[in-house]
Amino acid sequence: MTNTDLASCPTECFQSDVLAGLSQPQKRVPSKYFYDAAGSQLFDAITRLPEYYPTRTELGILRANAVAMAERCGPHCLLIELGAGSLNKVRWLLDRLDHPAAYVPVDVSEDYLVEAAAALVDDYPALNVIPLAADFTRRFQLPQLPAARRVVFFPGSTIGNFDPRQADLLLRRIARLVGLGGGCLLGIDLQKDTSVLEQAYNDSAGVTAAFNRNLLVRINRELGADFDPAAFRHCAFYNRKLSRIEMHLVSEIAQRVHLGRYVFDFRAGESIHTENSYKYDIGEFAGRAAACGIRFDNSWTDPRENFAVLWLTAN
Ligand code: AVJ
Repeated sequence: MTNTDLASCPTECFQSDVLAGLSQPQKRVPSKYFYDAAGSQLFDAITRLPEYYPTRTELGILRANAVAMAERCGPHCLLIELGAGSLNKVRWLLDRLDHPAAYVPVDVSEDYLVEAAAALVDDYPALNVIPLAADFTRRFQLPQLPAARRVVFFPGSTIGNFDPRQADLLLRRIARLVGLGGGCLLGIDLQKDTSVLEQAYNDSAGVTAAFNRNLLVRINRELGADFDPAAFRHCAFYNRKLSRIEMHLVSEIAQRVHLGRYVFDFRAGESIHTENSYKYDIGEFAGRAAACGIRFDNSWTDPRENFAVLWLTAN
């Protein structure tokens, strides 16, 4: 039943994105390519790390405020989750929603999505689950969906992976997707102490490092490159000026990498920029959202104000 819209973004997209990214003066690869099956599993492991506070903090916020959130969603809503992953967070909401018309989890990792959707259907037999394998950063086709008030559920501070211009485009797309009067429950990670942030992306078990390096493993496997992942060091730091965690893979040595007929040279210490994770101020974010046609209505946070879940409505 999965709409294989990913077929419109097959290997050629991955290949051309990687080739283009590695050809920049600051080499880079878009962070969405972390999430092959192995990467999705590694990310799941990250969410359970003691240092990685966002997932459990957001879950706590969802758990504590699920009734109020479900009330905002309203009866018979059509819930669309972007970057749905393991489909665990939505359960708190589903348990409180008043007869949702359908639940549409959207994720790039098709195998992972299908598996997670099957597990969800087991636990929610009455729920109409319509999984959609698609890259929501591109224009994607929605399958035939029941007519209902639409609510986008976009947790995890996934929006933090987009630079401000892309994030604005995404907010505009969400506003259009839900339509006038539609809503959006959005998780954002908040600005805080550098040490807390940097520990979250430099865990002592090295899972984040493995997650980062898996990108090279995937490029080798799917694009036939000859990266030596062990020759790249995981590096993550908070760029306070730009309010973002940056992740890089730093070449330990001068080396040459082949990708098809292309050759990429690395100086010792040269990096591939693999991810940005923006950290926000609620008021600033609300202002930007308003400019994108989606108005801030309410926010819920944890007592330490590490993370926030926002309720926005399209106007
Ligand atoms: C999935 C985007 C929320 O930015 O914190 C976790 C991804 N990268 N550790 C984040 C991630 C490294 C994560 N998001």
